Amino acid sequence: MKKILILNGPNLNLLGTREPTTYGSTTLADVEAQCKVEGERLGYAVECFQSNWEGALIDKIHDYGRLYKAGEALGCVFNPGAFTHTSIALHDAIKGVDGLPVIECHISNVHAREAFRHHSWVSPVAAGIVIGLGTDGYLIALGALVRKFGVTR
Ligand code: CA2
Repeated sequence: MKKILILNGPNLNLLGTREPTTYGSTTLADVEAQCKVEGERLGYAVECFQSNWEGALIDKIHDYGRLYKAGEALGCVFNPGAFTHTSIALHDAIKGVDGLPVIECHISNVHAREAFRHHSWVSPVAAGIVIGLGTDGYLIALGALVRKFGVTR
């Protein structure tokens, strides 16, 4: 069974515990459990990883680049958190793994928020983007990954 990675960046471990008006009341554990169920239903093994450390996220992208090349991974749904707006290193990591489809996902509509959230270093190297649909966006991105890059059965 091919793998799909649900990757979350800084502070997303706080999901569902604070700022519910912006990010909702669903916890990261809930999101991850929903993605695992949906991934399995679609025929994929979902791995979930969250880190507050940029380098750990980069290492995970590199791992999945290798799995993708070996035909063992389909792609990744990635919410880079605030690193979205700052990290050329994440941009380079996604570009560097050459081919791994990464769908960028944001819970909130970043374009309706502060100007510093309007630019993303990840978007130019993403296979697609899901923005502003709440935590349902992860499931929508997962479904899109399978529809666009999975084997049609
Ligand atoms: O809307 C998104 O998904 C964001 O990626 C979330 C990031 C933010 O910096 C981006 O601009 C947009 C922040 C994640 C912090 O998550 C929290 C969740 C609950 C409580 C506090 C922080």
